[in-house]
Amino acid sequence: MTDIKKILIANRGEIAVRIARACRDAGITSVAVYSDPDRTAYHIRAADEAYPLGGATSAESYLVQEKIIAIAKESGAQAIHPGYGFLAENASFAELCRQNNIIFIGPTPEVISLLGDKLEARQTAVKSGLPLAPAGTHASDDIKKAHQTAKDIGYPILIKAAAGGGGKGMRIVEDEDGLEAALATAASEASSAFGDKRVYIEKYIARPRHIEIQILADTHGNVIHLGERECSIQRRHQKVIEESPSPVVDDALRSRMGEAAVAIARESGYIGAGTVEFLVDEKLNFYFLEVNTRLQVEHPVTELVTGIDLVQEQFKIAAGQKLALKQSDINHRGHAIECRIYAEEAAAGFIPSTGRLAAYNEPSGPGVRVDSGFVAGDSIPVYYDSLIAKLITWGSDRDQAIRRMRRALEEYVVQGVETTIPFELLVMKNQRYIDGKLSTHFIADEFPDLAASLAQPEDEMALSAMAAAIVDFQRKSKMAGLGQRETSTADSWKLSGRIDGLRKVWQK
Ligand code: MV4
Repeated sequence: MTDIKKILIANRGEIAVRIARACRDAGITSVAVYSDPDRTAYHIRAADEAYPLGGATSAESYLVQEKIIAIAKESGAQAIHPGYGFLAENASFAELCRQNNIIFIGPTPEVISLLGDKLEARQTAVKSGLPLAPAGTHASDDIKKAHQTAKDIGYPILIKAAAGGGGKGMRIVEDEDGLEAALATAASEASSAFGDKRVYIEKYIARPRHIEIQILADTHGNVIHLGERECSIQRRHQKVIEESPSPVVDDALRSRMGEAAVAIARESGYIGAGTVEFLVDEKLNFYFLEVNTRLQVEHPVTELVTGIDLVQEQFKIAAGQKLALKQSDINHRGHAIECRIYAEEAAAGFIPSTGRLAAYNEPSGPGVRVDSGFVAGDSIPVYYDSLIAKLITWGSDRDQAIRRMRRALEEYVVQGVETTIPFELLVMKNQRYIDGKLSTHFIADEFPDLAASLAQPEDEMALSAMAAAIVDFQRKSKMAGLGQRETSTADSWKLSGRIDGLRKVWQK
């Protein structure tokens, strides 16, 4: 056992603040790191100490492994918490920590590599007896075998990249006519995105729910699960609203999915907090998808219904302590919902909106938690993820959690940037959402106008988002120069006109 006294937080924004708070609660000294654009960021003040990384882009700052290790040594931090994103699922960083005698708060590099490779993760799931969508593995250039595999599985099929995850490089194929071309593009996409062209074929599960199980595993062989989170409301493979429990998971299904998650954790030698993702079809059959070897964005909904602080559990596991909780100690009480508050304009296809939080006031009151990384006056930098905060509500049942979420969304004041708040308010008032009839197609089905702008190919989407962000940034910089503080409505209309114009050009 190690007595961890000081932790370096290798992240920024709301998650860095969340981890700094957990450190404070545990009596652990926290060390923040920050890039140039983040030099006045709130996560610096949330921590006890702060060190500059230099650089602006992620690649120049939060991803520079050697710099982070050097700061850990200089500051005397015994452990590094990577948060999510950045270095959280980077096996070579976990290995570098090990070589430098620094505790990486997460699984071992071996487990990160094993589960990061979707084909190896699949094999591990098979060994653990988990249900999986029927699949075949093969080299993408063996077309004859691919045709046989697809035929055996039955169309429609989905081509996935072995090095993928998060939906990158996936292709749906409806019939055998489309197979060869899809295999070729999927392999070339996978090759350029991951430097690994291996792909595999899976039976396509139509209109599934995305339901995941939170697990905790200590270094003494104890593994428990903390129930599920339903994360079906997403766009471009990015979650927007999550909840726990899932409206369709009863105690029996929770136990079966939980036991499956524990089984793969044991088989892989998992240590720490992790998430096992499943697809759930209309008949409530569940299929293994992948394991996320990190603390997830949506972890608070699990915390609110179980009363367990997942970051504290991570600290204790990293220190070598035994889990204080047995499976039978885990109870679920009430219902929690999370809305991710992104600096994005939902009506324009969720394009990033950067700028300064001219006015910013968070909601509070009964059943409301806000995990945020910003305060009034802060700017949302163009360089990173556009998540401003997470708004989480708890209620004794789902209806109360929804009512509190509506109230809190209405109470939330953000001026200076567009946010997803108006969109989330629409969802909280949407009858299908209220009825709990969710699927990964929810946004496309219920908000077809948004879906149209979301349907842009990813590259174009990225391009238009980038251009919109630049236009937005330049406009606001100019305003700042003129001493103007807020975005006028007229400016907003002009800007959206320009963005629409740009989008029309790119769509041709
Ligand atoms: C699937 C699927 C349907 N059938 N696999 C997307 C992200 C990656 N982790 C796996 N994904 C999917 N795999 C089979 N066999 C549908 C998806 C999927 C999805 C999954 C979870 C959350 C949102 C999604 C959106 C579109 C597709």
